[in-house]
Amino acid sequence: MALKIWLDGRLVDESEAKISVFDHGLLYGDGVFEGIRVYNKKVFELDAHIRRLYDSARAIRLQIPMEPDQVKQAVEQTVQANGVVDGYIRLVVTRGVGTLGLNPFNCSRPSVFIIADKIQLYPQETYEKGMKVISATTVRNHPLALPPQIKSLNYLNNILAKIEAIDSNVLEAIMYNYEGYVAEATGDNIFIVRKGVIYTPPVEAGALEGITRAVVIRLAQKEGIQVQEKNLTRYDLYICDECFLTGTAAEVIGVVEIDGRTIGNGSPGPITQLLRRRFFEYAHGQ
Ligand code: PXG
Repeated sequence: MALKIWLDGRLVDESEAKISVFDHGLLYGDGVFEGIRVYNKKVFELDAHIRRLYDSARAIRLQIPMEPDQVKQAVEQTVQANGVVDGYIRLVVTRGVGTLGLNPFNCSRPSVFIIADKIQLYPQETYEKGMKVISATTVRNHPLALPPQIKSLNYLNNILAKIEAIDSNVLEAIMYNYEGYVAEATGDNIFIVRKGVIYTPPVEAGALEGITRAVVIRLAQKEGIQVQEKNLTRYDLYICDECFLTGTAAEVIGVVEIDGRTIGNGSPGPITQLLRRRFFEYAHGQ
C-alpha cells in the first residue's frame, strides 16, 4: 500500500512527495532530521526527539517554520494516516529551495516532511548471537568542524566508516575521535561492561546524545547497576567483559567481536541481555 507522506503542511501520496533539486538539503546536506520508533501505535520518546530536532536546527541556524507542538501533531497524524502499529518515523527539515551557492539565507522556506514506515532491522540472529564490529580508520567529525551532537543531514563521516565495516564483512564500525578516544558507532551509541560497571563515552567524546542511550542508562540505574561516562580507548574495548550498542534502529544489541578480539565468551553478556529485555518491556509499555 502506498504511504501517505506529510509534506509541508499536508498528507500527500508517496508518488507526490517530492523535493526540489534546488533544495539545499540535497545540494549541501543542509538540514536536520530525527529517526523515531513507534511501538504499539505509540510514538517512542517523542518529546525528547522534538527537543533534539530543535536543538540541532538552532545549532545550524535553521528556523523550523512550525511550533514544536505542531510538529508533534504532524508526527501523530502521519502515524495514524498510515496505520502504523510498530514502525519507524523519519522526520526531516531541509534548508529549503535556494540558489546554487552555499548561502543558506537565500533559501525561501525550510521544508518539513515526515515518513512513517516499517524499519529494516538487523537480522534476528544478530540480536541472539551478537554482532561483530571493527574499528574505523575514519575519525569522527571534530567538534569544532561539525559538532557530532547535531543530527544533520550530512552523514558522510558516518557513511565512510560504515563502508569500512561492510568492506570488512561486518555490520558496524566503531568510530574514534581526533584524540583517539571511542566516540560511537556509525548510527548507535556504545557501552561496555567491566567488572559489573557500565561505561559509555561522554557526549563530548564525539557522540550524538542518543535517546535510546538515555533510556538505557536510566533502566540500568534502576537495576542498581552503576553507569559511568568515561573516555574509553580501543584497549578498553578489547578487554571489556561485555559490549553493546544502543540506537533507535538497533535498540540494544550485543557486540561479541571487535577487530577480531572475542568479547567475553563470544555471546551477548548477562547485563546486555537484561537491558535488552528491560528496554523491550519499557518500549512496549510494560
Ligand atoms: N549516533 C548516531 C551517529 C546516530 O545517528 C545514534 C547515535 C543513536 O541515537 P538514538 O537517539 O536513535 O538512540 C544515532 C541514531 C538509520 C538510523 O536509519 C540511524 C539512527 C536512528 C534511526 C535510524 O540508520 N541513528
